[in-house]
Amino acid sequence: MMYQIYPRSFQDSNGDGIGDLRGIINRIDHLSTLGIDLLWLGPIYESPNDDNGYDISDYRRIHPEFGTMEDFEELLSRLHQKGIRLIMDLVVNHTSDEHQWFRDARRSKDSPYRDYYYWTHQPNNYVSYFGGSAWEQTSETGASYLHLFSKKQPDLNWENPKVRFEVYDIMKFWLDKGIDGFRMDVISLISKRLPFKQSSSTEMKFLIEEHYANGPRIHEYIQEMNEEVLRHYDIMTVGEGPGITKSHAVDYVGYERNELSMIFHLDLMFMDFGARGKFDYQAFPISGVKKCWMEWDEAMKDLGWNNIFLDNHDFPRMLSRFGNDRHYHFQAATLLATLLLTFRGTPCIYQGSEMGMTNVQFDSLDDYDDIELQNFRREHVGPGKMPEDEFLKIAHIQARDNARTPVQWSSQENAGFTKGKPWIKVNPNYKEVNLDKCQNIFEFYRDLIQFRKKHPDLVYADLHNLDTEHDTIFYYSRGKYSILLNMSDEVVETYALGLERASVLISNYNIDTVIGPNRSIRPWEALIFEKTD
Ligand code: TEU
Ligand code: CA
Repeated sequence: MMYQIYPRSFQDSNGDGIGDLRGIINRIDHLSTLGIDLLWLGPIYESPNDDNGYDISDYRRIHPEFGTMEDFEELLSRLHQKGIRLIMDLVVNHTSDEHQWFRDARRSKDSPYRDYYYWTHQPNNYVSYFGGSAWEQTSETGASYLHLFSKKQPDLNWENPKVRFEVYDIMKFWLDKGIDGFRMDVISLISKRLPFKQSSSTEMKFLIEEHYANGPRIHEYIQEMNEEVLRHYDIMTVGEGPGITKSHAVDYVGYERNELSMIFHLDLMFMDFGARGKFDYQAFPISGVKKCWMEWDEAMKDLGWNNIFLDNHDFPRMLSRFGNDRHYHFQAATLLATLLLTFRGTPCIYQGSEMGMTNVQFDSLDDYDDIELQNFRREHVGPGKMPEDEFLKIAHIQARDNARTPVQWSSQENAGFTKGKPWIKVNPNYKEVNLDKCQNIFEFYRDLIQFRKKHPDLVYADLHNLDTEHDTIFYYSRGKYSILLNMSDEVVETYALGLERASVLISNYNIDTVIGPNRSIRPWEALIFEKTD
């Protein structure tokens, strides 16, 4: 299974308040004890950090904040010694505007790098993920360039074969160092619908699905990438797929497609986004999780493979968003662990989940770092617009910073993350929520990961949904194992299991060892049992 590190917030080693590679090296035993097979390391390349590393200005240099190339090579070899593979973040839908390609391209229409990007004198009505127009005018030539994300993240023009082969060279540079693959940032967006036309709606979900994602040459590009690079290495790839719907998914991961090993879709993550995006928050019922996941498993079945996750550095922490981080902290944390580690697909655990980390509730909007939030604030919050205290409440629910506060290792100062001033405030609950105090959650993850390794049905067997009706009960089988989860604060009385007896193999209440045909299911109870009838 996979574990994601957001390097800025994982572990600082030199007291500058920023997580770094040496800090990860110092925590390798933690990762090894947890039992992870594969580490997804977020961007560590040169970047002005407009979008915290997802705006890359030099793809072949390690950002000095994170350390040196030697540190990276030491990390890679130590992970390999522990049998842990490493994949890196490939961010090639866009570069930073400080990348030398763009610095040259913007100067003049005659720049050899001009058509590495998209330029126009008639911007259409595309909207950026981070607010405002997706076009930015430049003073040098008066033309505007496309940026689906921040102004400092100009989109690369994949129509240009020079761009594609520059990317393939970058990939080979890292693969030849021995990395084990890539997580591909917004890979579903790299093929644009040309010529750019007006959209009939500027609602984000519509723009993503109808204009930005799954463009006409997307599979040609990924198959060429596979032909030129991927198939020559023993690696795995996982594509981040905004806008990839169930009907498109198999085109990216079908076994005979020669494209990607797996994708992760964002259907569940975007479930509570309103017309104006995530800060136009529309609460959704927990039954939405079950519906979304079961439909995706049905769609993929034996045609392709999914990456299973419930949070990452872009979304609120799963324990707060889908669990109950106040009254059932341990049970909800371990139930979500059970869902991640028994559902069909490769699970990805986000840093801090193994010690029950939760969302943060900063007192001031100034405590939030994320460009996505601060851009929305500048555009929509203040006198005559949304009141600050109303937006602060939404930030508590939806801000990406919820997942970016420093990992809480102990109840020492700054939760053991740094001896300096952290780049973003530590969650004030670190005295109660940290690895030392929540060893029971860590041990549940460790034991369940071991259990999963010893029981291949939990990795390879089909998934059969055993309860299609109940809103909050997940009840499914994977080969000879049944998994029963109650994603609610309510006791579900005399739940008809439909079988005579079963021996409980894993439980997060550690009470029953055998269960019978009818039993009440406790709030946030997670059970794995083997059918005995
Ligand atoms: O995220 C792109 C994406 O589809 C969303 O997660 C988006 O970032 C936003 O949170 C939805 O409101 C990837 C990276 O994971 C993200 O950190 C970057 O900001 C983005 O691409 C641009 O590189
Ligand atoms: Ca540091």
